[in-house]
Amino acid sequence: MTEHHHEHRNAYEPDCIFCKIAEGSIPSRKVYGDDEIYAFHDISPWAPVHFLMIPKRHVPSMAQVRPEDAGLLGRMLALAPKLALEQGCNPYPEGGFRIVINTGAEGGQEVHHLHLHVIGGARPWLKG
Ligand code: D5M
Repeated sequence: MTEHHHEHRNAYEPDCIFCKIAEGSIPSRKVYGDDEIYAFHDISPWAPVHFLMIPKRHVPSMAQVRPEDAGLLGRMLALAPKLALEQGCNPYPEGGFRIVINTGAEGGQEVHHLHLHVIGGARPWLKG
């Protein structure tokens, strides 16, 4: 996959694994779905609760987000706490969750379709 490929913002990218998950041609363990958002369990979880939230439309990363995406991103963020509780995260403030958006190689991004990691159900975080 070329760098140029990573810039594409088409509705659907045929080589993108998360586009295929969003349309259902690659199986996933569904957490939530609506017209524009899909959520599914991460295949290699970092904690007891670990799911991903993606826009169904292909956006490569946070680096390509535009002002007109603000509503969609806001809806994803606003939905995350409800899904986190449904998936077994403990309530705030004793419980809670972490939301991570890896962006680009130096941000640790491996799949180039924008995704929010929602992680919780335990407290593995080291704060140094
Ligand atoms: O994280 C990409 C994340 O995507 C990583 O935690 C594994 C997960 N992943 C990769 N393929 C799949 C499938 N097929 N199902 C579920 N989860 C998957 P990044 O932030 O890009 O480093």
